[in-house]
Amino acid sequence: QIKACLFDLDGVIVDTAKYHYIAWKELASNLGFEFTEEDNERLKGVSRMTSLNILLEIGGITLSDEEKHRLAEKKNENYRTFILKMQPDEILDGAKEFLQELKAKGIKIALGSASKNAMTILERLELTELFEAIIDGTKVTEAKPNPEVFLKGAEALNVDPSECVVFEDAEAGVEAALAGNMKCVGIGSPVVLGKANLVIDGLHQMTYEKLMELN
Ligand code: B16
Ligand code: MG
Repeated sequence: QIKACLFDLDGVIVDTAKYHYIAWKELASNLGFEFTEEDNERLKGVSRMTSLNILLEIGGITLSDEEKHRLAEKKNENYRTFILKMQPDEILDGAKEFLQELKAKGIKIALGSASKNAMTILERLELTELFEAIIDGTKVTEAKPNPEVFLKGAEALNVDPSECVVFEDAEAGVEAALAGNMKCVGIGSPVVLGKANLVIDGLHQMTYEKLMELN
């Protein structure tokens, strides 16, 4: 019996990837190389440090840990100037309506995001109150596809993983959900997210009835 839904943030509730892209591109440019939108795809759902390591690999650059931390911090400061200006109209189509529908039906809701900026983003979007539990990058040690972020979400909601459905746009996130013995709805391409129990274009296509069909 489905009792809870766990949501990834970037790519499911809001498109922060576009702001990550601007900030990473600027960092690459300062380091003297090009960073494309296609390159940016590889950073979706992965942590900030892993993102930086991928970017440096693309640029063929090796740096000390100290220097890497400095650059990650610099990128984050730049990224935060964008998210601090976000508005509720940036919520992806149908996301808020679906969250409200779940709440009305008594389904528990948690966030399961790799981002350390998740609280700021939810506040800017005026969505914080809809989440009973928020598990973000500040609360986990293992990155997706490790299920830690979702298992902690289930625990915080006091439900069994088998009673949870995860909404994810990244392949590693789908794998994390399944590894945690949860059901998963993929948001995006069926080619990339084929392991999910259901794949849709966005939460505007989701309803409580479709959720119950996953039972
Ligand atoms: P931050 P999600 C992820 O969010 C993003 O998809 C990924 O591109 C980013 O590197 C990661 O958060 C960490 O973000 O630098 O804000 O801590 O999809 O897990 O909600
Ligand atoms: Mg995501």
